[in-house]
Amino acid sequence: MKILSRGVRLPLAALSGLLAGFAALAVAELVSAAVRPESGPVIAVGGAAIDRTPPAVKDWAIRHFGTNDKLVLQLGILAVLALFALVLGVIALRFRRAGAAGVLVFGVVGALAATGRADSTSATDALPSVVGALVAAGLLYVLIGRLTVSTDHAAAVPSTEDLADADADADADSPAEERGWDRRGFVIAASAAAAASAGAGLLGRSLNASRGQGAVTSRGRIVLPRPASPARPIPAGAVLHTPGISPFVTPNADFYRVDTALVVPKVDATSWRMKIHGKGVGRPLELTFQDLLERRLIERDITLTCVSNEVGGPYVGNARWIGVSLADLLKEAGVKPPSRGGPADQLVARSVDGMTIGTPVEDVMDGRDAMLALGMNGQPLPFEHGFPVRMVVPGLYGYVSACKWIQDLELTTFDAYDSYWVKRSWARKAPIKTESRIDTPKPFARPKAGTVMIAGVAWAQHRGIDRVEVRVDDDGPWMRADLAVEDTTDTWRQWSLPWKATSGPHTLTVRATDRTGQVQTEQRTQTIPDGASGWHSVVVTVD
Ligand SMILES: Nc1nc2c(c(=O)[nH]1)N[C@H]1C(S)=C(S)[C@@H](COP(=O)(O)O)O[C@H]1N2
Ligand SMILES: [Mo]
Repeated sequence: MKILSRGVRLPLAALSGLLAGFAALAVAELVSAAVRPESGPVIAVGGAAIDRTPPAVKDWAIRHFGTNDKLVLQLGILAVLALFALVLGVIALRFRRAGAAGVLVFGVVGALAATGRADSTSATDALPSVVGALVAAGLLYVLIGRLTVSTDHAAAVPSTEDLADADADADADSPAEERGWDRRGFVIAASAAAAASAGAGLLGRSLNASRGQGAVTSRGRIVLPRPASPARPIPAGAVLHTPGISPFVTPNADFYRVDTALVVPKVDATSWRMKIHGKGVGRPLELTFQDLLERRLIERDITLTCVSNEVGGPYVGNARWIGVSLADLLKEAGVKPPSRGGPADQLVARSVDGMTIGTPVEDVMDGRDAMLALGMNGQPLPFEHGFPVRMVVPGLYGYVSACKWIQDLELTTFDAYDSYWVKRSWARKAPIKTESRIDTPKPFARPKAGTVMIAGVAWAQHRGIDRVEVRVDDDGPWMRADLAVEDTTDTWRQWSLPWKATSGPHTLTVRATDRTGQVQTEQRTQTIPDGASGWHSVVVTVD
């Protein structure tokens, strides 16, 4: 037997807490592979946090962490869990049962988060958290038990090693509590738990990863047919090659991504189905992916923009989409737009991950190229961008038009239903605002005096860009930039302006005018509730 000083017992208790926490997550990962990958506690709590984040905080997170916002969130959750695990371990040293019971509280939190998300359809989603917490509570109880073996009991079966150690350790700061610890028992239990957890966690991980294999295979087999209505070839002169400018077509790998999914949904195209139903739908439709492939396909260049895009921000991209006309599908289902007496003014798209996105029926049916997209820049949709099918509607911010991983379309009214972001204080309707961005020079660049190319993009989807002007310093005149040739009114336009740069600091400002004659407003507004406005400026110092 060994008398263990408080100074050693506390860290070992904390370590026990950590091991219990690790075991909880590992077991939960394994159980989630049997239930649903998204039902694991970190994903579930992260999802619940996303759903409950105030818009201002969400916006702040997107702004500061960009597409890494989800990674930061998950690391944050892990850090908080680790902290609580340490504390529970220490508590368990004094109050063994209470410490173990504390672990169960986390199981309950995880279970509530997992079953409370919109994509949860079954109470079994609680299992990963519950089973993980039970195992962890038991483990903590056992480990703490090894640290607090009563002297009598430990003395009954002393190992020779323990006996030898006892004297050496009975030093000045030995504790008042005459309790021993079962060192061998602790080391064995702790290492066994660590090894078993690592094994369970890795197995769970690989099972979860292989779950999406069917979806990956189905995507690999897709051959997109030639569209019956191809996109007009991009006109010569629509693409500028000024160094530093955003490419006219955004490659899929560089396309911005904004969504609430901590795990990218992996939907198997061969089992994908989508219903069109609801108010005023005379002939409800149910479509398979194959049905869509066999329909008349259209191909269009459309620039997507996120409502969370700050003035000058990166959440805008232009792609060539292939899909099925949504207006055609709605007509086939017997839907009439409100202007022709239809009873439904809102089209609510639901995704497999529980997102809801509400789009005005009038916009979808007014002749613009609203589509159910299957392809992006010649490829089946990437998983991150909504495979197998997403919506794209020219002229509307993504949160009111661009549902990814879509699985249901319901016709209803704006009075009857608020979609996900609308419930979180964003506007019901949100056409994209006329905006322009300076891509080059970059903020705080130090170009050499002489001719400097100022260049960027401007967008006013479905209205079209008519003019872009640049101003050097607040008192300078507005100068017309050279506009690239227009592809379509639904795409952004690149622009450039050679500037005779003189040394010193300068502020470059851009503004666009759309085809309706509306000049991009100088009025700065936040992204909430319906998109940021204002002029984009870049400060440079010319050497
Ligand atoms: N299922 C789902 N679809 C979604 C979202 C989401 O969170 N979940 N976000 C929307 C938002 S806010 C935007 S701006 C676009 C972004 O599409 P992208 O990630 O392909 O660029 O997707 C929209 N579709
Ligand atoms: Mo968005």
